[in-house]
Amino acid sequence: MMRLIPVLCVCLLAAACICGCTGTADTAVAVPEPLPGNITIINGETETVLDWDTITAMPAFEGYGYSVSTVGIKSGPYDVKGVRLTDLIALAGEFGPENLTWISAPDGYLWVFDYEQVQGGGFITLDDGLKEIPAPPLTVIIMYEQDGLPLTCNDGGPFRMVIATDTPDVITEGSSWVKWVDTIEVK
Ligand SMILES: Nc1nc2c(c(=O)[nH]1)N[C@H]1C(S)=C(S)[C@@H](COP(=O)(O)O)O[C@H]1N2
Ligand SMILES: [Mo]
Repeated sequence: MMRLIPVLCVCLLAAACICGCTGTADTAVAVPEPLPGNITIINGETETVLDWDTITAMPAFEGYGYSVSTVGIKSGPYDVKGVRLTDLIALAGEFGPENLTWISAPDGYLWVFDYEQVQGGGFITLDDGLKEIPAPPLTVIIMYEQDGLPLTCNDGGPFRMVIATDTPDVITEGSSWVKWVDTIEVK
């Protein structure tokens, strides 16, 4: 089966440009400042910039998200709401099996998805005991709401990649849940 392709997963964290969530004193997460307000989709010469109103007005997917970090810490399950990655990419032009999709954030984090993954295939899925299970239907979304509220910056808002599921009992790898998404680039 196709695996995640972490071709480049670079954290170029300049301490100077990292600080806590504005207005939140107890944050343990290094949140980029300023937070991204828009998502830019780049496909060749085409650059499409989408703001919050445009993204949240698009058809939404609602389901569940449940992740595990590299060190085995589970987060969720959450009710998640967002826009399908396929719908966003379609706004910027042609996209086919030969393309990779780079999703990145202002802290320098970048995760690469192949064509199959953008359609929800080729991801590792685990049960609550972290045992690998056959993948149920998965939907890759850019989440903007978690548990019925706008996604907070501590949780990776305003926009975060999520491998979403139709049931709350499926865990996916948190490394692909890119926080603070500001750029989607089709290569
Ligand atoms: N922008 C950005 N997104 C990121 C990361 C990061 O360093 N920067 N870390 C990833 C990794 S490796 C994991 S395990 C999860 C952690 O998610 P959490 O902070 O919500 O627990 O976020 C992922 N998304
Ligand atoms: Mo991680």
